[in-house]
Amino acid sequence: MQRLLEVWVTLVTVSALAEGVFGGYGLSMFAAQSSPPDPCYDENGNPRRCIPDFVNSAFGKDVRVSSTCGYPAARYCVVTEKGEERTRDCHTCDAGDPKKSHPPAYLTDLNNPHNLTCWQSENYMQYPQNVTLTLSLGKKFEVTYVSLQFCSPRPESMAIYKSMDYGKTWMPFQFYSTQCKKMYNRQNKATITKQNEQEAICTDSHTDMHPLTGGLIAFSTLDGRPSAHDFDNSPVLQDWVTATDIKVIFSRLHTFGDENEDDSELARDSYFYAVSDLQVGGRCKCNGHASKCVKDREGNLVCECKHNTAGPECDRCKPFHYDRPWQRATAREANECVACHCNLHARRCRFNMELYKLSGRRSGGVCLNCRHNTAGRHCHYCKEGYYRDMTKSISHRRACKGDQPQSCPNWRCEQFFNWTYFPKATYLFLTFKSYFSDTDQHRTDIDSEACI
Ligand SMILES: [Ca+2]
Repeated sequence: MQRLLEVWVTLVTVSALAEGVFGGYGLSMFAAQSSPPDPCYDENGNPRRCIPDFVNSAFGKDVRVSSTCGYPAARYCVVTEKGEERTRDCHTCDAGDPKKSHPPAYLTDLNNPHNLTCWQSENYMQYPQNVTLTLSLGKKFEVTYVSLQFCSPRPESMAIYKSMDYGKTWMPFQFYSTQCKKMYNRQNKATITKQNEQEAICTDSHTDMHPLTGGLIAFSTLDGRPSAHDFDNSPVLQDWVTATDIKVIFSRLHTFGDENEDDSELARDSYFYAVSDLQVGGRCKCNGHASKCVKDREGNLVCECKHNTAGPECDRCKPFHYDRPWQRATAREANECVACHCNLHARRCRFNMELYKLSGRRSGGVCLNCRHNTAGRHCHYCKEGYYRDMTKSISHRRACKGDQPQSCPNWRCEQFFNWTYFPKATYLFLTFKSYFSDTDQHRTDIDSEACI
């Protein structure tokens, strides 16, 4: 007994140490039995809503830009102001020199405030020319904000667009302009009501030329939208925040108005767009049915669906789980998909809305191709010509028996024609006579599995 106690104490100690070292992440010697709890289920195993972590989904992703300086190497000048005095400090942008280049990768790299890296456009891409940044998120995300930190002055006019279909179509998210009406034909700071919650607004906030560097533009997708406090029950806003791609269009540069003066070249080299950080804050969209997104075999980002759901956004029920319609999970209800009730006699089923309504919205699944001589919506009774063997439960594969000696196609039965199974062979022989005199309908009714 003493020995046993010692072993137990040692085991507990080793386990505790391992948990301490590895943060309790199941790397202890009991790893096989313990795994981190699944956030999609509560401690009793009941499904509950789960959502992936909040991330900057732009981080490390490629951004397609329509203009980058340095092809070929060119001069650009940075304006600084001291009181009334304005000075220009000129440098070279050279795409071929890593120390002097400003590639689009600098938009989404690690944002270190002590060592800012800036993407920069060509000089003087002034209206009606524009400069676009396009970012593909790889799947649907629910976007909370889009932000840009500038190295240059902020644009005089710019727009943020989103796509929900991987860039096929675009809709505006937000406009920034000192002249909303003229540039985007929108009223400045229009009010959002419940009737137009999917409307992009235009604002003249954050459009000032100052600060000349380090200015921020941050668009919060739900800010000022009336249903934001009841997001769970607002399909309109759930749709509004959904995006697969984000596009930023810089439409107009701020200028000091000196580009037409004598030294216009020097002035023009001072106007460009430069951004140190583009962020898209949000969550991988999984409709409350997954706690994380992972890469599939083809390398695409997909939700790791739980609650019997499937699809890249857990946006449908997985096969054979059509007993009630798919629904997004809410804080109160996991709305998991439910398997059809087919008593183990069918592998396929479909959903029927009429039956679902008739059942008081409880069950609408209809089993397809009931096997083992069963029939009915749930394969819950014996089909015509067969009777129920009451010694077996309805889910037993032999719950339904033929009222005649078992019938079956000859290729299956031949194996029984030997002397070992003589009594059965005689039985089957008699069956054959009736089988071949029967109708075609009867032949198709014969379930070959009943013979084995
Ligand atoms: Ca950067």
